[in-house]
Amino acid sequence: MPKKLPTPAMPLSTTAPWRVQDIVALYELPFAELVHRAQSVHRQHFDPTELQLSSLLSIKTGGCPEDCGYCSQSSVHDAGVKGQPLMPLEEVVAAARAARDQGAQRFCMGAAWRSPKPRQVEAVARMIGAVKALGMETCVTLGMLDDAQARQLADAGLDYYNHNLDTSPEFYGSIISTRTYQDRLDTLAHVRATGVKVCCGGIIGMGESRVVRAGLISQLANLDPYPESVPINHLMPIPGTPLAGTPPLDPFEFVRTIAVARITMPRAVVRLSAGRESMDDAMQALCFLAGANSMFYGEKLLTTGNPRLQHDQALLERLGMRAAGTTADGAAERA
Ligand code: SAM
Ligand code: DTB
Ligand code: SF4
Repeated sequence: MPKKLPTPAMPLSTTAPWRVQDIVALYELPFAELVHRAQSVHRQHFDPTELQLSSLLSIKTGGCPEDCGYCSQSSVHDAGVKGQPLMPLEEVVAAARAARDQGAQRFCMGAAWRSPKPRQVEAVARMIGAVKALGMETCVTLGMLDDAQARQLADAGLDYYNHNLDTSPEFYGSIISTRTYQDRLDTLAHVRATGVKVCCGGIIGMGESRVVRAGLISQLANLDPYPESVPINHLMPIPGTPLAGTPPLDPFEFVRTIAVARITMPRAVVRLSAGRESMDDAMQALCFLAGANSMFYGEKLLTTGNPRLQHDQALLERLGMRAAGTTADGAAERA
């Protein structure tokens, strides 16, 4: 007879909060049990062979006044990133068209701003309209927004706003000093109020403890409603940033985090985000098994690399997986 495994406490209703200790209890399950539970939850809401594919473009690079310890684009650190002003509309549209033609379903545009100025919001609003006209979903990440800025982006037809909580409230101050956790929560509330879908997650592997990881997941899962899209980034230790020398994380701990995100946010799309370039194929397969069902597709993230397209295509083929919303031969499904 198999040994009876502990059953971590679950919230009594969908509105009851996930306590950090409940999430730690999930992390502590034997690996096979945790992944099995996550895969079971995953199958209740998603086809486990489907993956959502987004491409990312840095539309404004470097020179950011914030001091996020992981980021190559902060002007406070010297990671040797060449700063670039806001890209012209035509270049953004050309990049989006190329991403679409390679199979990306969503185009995510990132700008290294603390918060955008009025003319910058106007310019990004035009980009959103033009990318939507290509038949793609849009996502932007521009830093902090007030209520009016969020509405302006919503009016332009924006589908998702990415704004990460990144870590637990207690650990936040060790990573970033130029803004508060509450600033992040305020922007998320402004976005939520407009009806734009929320993309919010964090970074794992910054030297944090398991309780800190559980604290991040608890914050995300207790947002009401929780985000539609949850990026789980693996720290990319970038030379010149304060986190460059962070000791490596046990890879199973990253997979456990994906599983715990899947269990606590059953209907969210969980995104295997930064860090895939340093993961082997088996590790990525484990992440998909644990409930990740989205990834960045394209050879560049913002300032760092991502796996080659041919490699990703071959990986999906070998795993019998395909882009969400496409038939097995790759043609777009008809409504
Ligand atoms: N400036 C905006 C902001 O911070 O909200 C948007 C761009 S910022 C680069 C988007 C996210 O990328 C961060 O919140 C963080 O989660 C992730 N990120 C940045 N640098 C990273 C790194 N070195 N490794 C992993 N994730 C990283
Ligand atoms: C997110 O959570 N991850 C993406 C996206 N949102 C904007 C960014 C990853 C950045 C990785 C480091 C870089 O390329 O500079
Ligand atoms: Fe600026 Fe965003 Fe990088 Fe922080 S993560 S330094 S806010 S670009």
